[in-house]
Amino acid sequence: MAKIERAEVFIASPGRNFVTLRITTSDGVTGLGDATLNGRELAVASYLRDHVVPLLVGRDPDRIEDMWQYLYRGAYWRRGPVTMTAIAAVDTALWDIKGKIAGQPVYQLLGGRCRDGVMVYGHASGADVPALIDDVARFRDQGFKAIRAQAAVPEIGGSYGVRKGSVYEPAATSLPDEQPWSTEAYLDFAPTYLEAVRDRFGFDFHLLHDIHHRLTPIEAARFGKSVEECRLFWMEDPTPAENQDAFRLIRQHTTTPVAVGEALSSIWDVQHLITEQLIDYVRTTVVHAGGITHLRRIFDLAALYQVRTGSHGATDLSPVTLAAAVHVDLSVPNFGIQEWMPHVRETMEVFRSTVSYSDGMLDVAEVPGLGVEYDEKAAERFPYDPRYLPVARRLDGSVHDW
Ligand code: KDG
Ligand code: MG
Repeated sequence: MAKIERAEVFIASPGRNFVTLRITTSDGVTGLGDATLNGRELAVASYLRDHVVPLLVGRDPDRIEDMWQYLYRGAYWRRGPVTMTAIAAVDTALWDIKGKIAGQPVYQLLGGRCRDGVMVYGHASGADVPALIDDVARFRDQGFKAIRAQAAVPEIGGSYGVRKGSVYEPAATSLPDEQPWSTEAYLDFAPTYLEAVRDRFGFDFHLLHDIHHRLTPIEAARFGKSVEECRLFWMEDPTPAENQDAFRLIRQHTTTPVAVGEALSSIWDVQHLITEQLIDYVRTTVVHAGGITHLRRIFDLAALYQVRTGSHGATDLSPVTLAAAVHVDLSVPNFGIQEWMPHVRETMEVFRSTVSYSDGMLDVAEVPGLGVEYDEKAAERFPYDPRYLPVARRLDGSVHDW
């Protein structure tokens, strides 16, 4: 019986910071797991190196479920993004190994394809409405069937999700950038640009919008109501989700679909959102929600309540997570959509991935495992570079949810 012989944690910054776990078996089979927690990378690296790697060596790599239970229950301390990201990295690497040993892509081990490809949404943004319209046109030309739209709010000279240059990377400064926020200005402005996009392009594509936790429940209800004519695919993170009950109030007022979950890390964090049908899409993903094993559990619960999947897929999730997400997306019956922001060239030099895009859809190659390899040599060219996500402050100087 093969055993886990080695587990290595790599930290590199090819375009942005990534933490990657590579597990090697005594038979020489390797598996990769993403362990990146944007702006808190070293916490997960230490959790893995100091507290998990010593427990892995000598164990049976075949026992994925048992390993999950061992790491989750064995820690005694429950949930939380650092723990769940570390467990996710181990879990993902073991699925990669299982696929390679079986000679099958991971989606085959999850039950096989439910669909031919995975619909993705791209990120259009603009410093003003004409720039946003141009960007939406660019995504439509590339064949995207679903597009998220974000524009800078004039009164505050910016907003969440607006690209500067060719790449959107919010964790761009060595200390947190402080950005102004005005709920009043946003609520007046955002519906007008979503309407402008629909007026210009019509309804033959899915339109999405990310509120990024900025509103109170009643403000979110007002926003959802005000954009009903735009027929959004979803409004994302309308209000922070620590209080799951808050979404009931939003639901009472609007038929705009709701997506939540990118910042949540366990099935218990989304339990009431799902079982009380307070959301339409669950955005938990492989890396931050305990790996393929736990994400499948969340998605199966969601399927019982007609909640569909819409996994987080920003560039701070490494190509290992993207590949793992596509394997899961291909195999779950209640798939909804997958977020996708292409990684920069430097990232793809380090992570050699077989995920491919065509006509609005992603797919994986028919290769064993996840179909991603880590180029350790290339990674050495990109040392860790501390970066933080921004912090938002209201116009009176008080801290707001970013
Ligand atoms: O690390 C935080 C980002 O991943 C997040 O801000 C991106 O909201 C996001 C999204 O929808 O992709
Ligand atoms: Mg988001």
